[in-house]
Amino acid sequence: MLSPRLTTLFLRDSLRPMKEAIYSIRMHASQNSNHVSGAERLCNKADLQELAAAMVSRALNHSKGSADSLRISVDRVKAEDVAGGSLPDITTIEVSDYEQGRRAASGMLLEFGVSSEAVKTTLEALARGAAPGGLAMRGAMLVDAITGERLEQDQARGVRATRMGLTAEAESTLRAALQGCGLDNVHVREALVLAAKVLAAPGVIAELCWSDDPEYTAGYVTSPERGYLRFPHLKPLGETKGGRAFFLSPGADIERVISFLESQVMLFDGIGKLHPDIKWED
Ligand code: WAQ
Ligand code: MG
Repeated sequence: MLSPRLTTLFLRDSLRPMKEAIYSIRMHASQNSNHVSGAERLCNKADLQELAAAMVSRALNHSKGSADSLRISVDRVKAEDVAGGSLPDITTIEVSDYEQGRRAASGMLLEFGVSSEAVKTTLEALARGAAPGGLAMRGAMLVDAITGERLEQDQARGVRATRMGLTAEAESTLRAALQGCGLDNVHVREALVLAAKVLAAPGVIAELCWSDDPEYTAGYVTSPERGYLRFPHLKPLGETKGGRAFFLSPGADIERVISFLESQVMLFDGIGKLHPDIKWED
């Protein structure tokens, strides 16, 4: 069952991917068994080779180190299994440094209904590296929004949201909109698509993320009402500890959430609003 926020995707002429077969392509790369890089896209058959080559290159030239092991999976997706939807609205919250960024992100999560205990323990986990040994996880933590308890089975792997993408039309609309405010980069585009799928998952009330890439300090929180709130600083430059947490409402059906995140195919065909920046005041 899809949540009511998901729309059924009709076979419209403008949606090129719906007329041709759709494939899910996923990549995961590691070095000494530690997570280095991952990526997931939906595409047409004609784009598979180019995307696979780009993913190999990305894994071999990552700022966290060159991968010594990488996997690419390609699966054809059935048209009737594809759900549609739109990307969330985007707002940048200006903060002066990562400490203020974390205070601001915490404040927003409290507003979204995450308890102060859950906010505190989750930020601590991401800051020290949420995988055992203080390393970055391959996927996300699942966190009970009230107790702060971690619900994912494997704290190194976590849960990965996969099988989501943008139609060609939505991608060009998004890129044009992001260019207008200097935000058209791969981190922002991929994070928006991932965040959109996570917000559609049954039982997810909020997400917190900052990158584990040392040169990328920005991060975000999301909620169904406020959309995607980004903070230019959630960690110091050069830091490789980062990750994601998906906050679940108490009593959420964990198996169902995981199955949705990993398996439901979602092709987004619309973008959200770009709101003016807000300056954070402590
Ligand atoms: N599902 C679950 N967790 C994931 C996934 C996924 N598909 N992909 C990445 N993660 C987790 C994993 O623990 C990574 O180590 C961590 O997130 C960070 O991934 O300016 O670039 O790809 O608005 O490094 C956000 C801000 C950027 C963008 C996030 O994340 C902006 C980013 P990265
Ligand atoms: Mg990364």
